[in-house]
Amino acid sequence: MRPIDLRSDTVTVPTPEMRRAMYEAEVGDDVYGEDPTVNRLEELAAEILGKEAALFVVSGTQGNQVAILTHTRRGDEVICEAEAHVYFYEVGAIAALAGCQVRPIPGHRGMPAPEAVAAAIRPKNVHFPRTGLICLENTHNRAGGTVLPQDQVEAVCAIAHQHGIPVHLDGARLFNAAVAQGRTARELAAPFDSVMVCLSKGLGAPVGSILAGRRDFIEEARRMRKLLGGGMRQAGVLAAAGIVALTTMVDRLAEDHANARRLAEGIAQIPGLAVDLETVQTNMVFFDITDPRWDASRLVAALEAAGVRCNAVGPRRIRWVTHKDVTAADCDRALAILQETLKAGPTSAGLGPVYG
Ligand code: TLP
Repeated sequence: MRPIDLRSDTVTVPTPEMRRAMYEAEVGDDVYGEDPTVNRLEELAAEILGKEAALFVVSGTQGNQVAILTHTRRGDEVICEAEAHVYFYEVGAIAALAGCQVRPIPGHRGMPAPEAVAAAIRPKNVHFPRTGLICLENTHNRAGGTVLPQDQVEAVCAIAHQHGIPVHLDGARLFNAAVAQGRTARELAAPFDSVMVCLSKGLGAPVGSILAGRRDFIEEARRMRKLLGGGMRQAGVLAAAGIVALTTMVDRLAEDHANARRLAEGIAQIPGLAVDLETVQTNMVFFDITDPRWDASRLVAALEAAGVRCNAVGPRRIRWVTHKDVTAADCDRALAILQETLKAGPTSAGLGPVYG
């Protein structure tokens, strides 16, 4: 039987419609601005996100880091939530590439309090770095795929703008946040100077993300993408799938959210596990192991052997992510396997991968 892959929504494979669009894509050299399919994707994405212009980038990481490079100068400080992806999972790129330091602010379900952000903004002083950028993440991955309260997002952006500081949104899963609230991605992105969204997660495209913002910002971001080796030539074969992702794959994210809820409610019934149902707002379920016989890496290894793939995100914490290639029946099977595995107790000494 094929394993049920709950490691991430990044494991989704392209739909038949995407593959057809890729096969038929009209292409050109995008570094010369001559790939009509890339140009179409960038125009469509800018329109959907309510920004003047957009740039097709290789990955979410590249989109975030191109944004950070474009907004900041060396020696600047970047304020972000303490477990933000840009800080936690991007290989130290803020320091290594942009030459900036991070000011992490602990948040509630991924949202740093506007007052805490205000307090962290550096006053003008010869000793201090300049606060060059504030980053928020919606949905917030390590907080559980949680949706940021838009009134607080607006408050943070207003404070930043009063100080002349730009705000970047890591919206890798912004469409999940939008669908969960019955709002548009455009509304959620409106207060930000720049926004990155991923095409290759829940939306199912094989490769790529979008960075959007003002036209002059995107012009400079295009140079920074080139600096990072992200000028992609006949990228229309990839952009074609991105167009299908943006036009056909957003509304169905509601199914992934329903499946995550189904998983979470099942996990809540299993002795030896604990899940905070209030954090299950989109397509992720984070749960803790309270059964003292197990730790996360051992349970991940045992589940892998039983046909369920997932990641440990802490010593006793596991993440399950739903996506288009996981059905409601798969969820029920994953729950049954989890319950049986836990009950049987650890047998193997093999350790699974740890991811956080
Ligand atoms: N997240 C991946 C891993 O890197 C952890 C995952 O499996 O969830 N922002 C956020 C909020 C993300 O969750 C991710 C990917 C990225 C940016 C980076 O996107 P890619 O993987 O395309 O570089």
